[in-house]
Amino acid sequence: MKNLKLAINCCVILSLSIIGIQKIKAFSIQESAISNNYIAPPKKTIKKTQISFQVEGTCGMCKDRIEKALDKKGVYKAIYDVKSKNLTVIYDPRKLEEIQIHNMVAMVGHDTPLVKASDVVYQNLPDCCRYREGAQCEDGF
Ligand SMILES: [Cu+2]
Repeated sequence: MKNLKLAINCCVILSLSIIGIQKIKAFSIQESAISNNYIAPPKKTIKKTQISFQVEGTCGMCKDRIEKALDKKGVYKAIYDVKSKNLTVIYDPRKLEEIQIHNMVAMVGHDTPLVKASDVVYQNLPDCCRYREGAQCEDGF
C-alpha cells in the first residue's frame, strides 16, 4: 500500500514536470517565431536609442496626434513639447529605423526635418493646427 502511494506520487510529480517542460518549449517556439528566427539576447540587454528632432505643431491636439502616431511596436516612449517643438523618441533600433519614426509623424500631418507631410493629410488638420499658416491655438501654446 505504501509503495503504491509512493508510485502515484512519483507519477504526479513526473507528469507535472513534463507539462512544465512542454510549456517552456511552447513559449520558446512562440518567441522565435515572433522574432523571425533571431535569437533574442537576455532581457537585461534591451536596446534603446534616444533621438530628438524638431516637429511642426501648435497645440495640445498636435501633441496628442504626434504622440499617438508613435504609439507603435518598437517605440518605448515619445514625448512632444509644443513650446520648444521638440520631439524626443526612445525606441528599439532593431525594430525601427530613424526614418520610419519621421514617416510616422509626417503620416499624421506634421513636418519633420527629414519628411514633409503630404498636402492632403495636412489639409485635414483642424484650423488651429495649421502650423504652415502660422496658426495659433487658444490653449495658450
Ligand atoms: Cu494642434
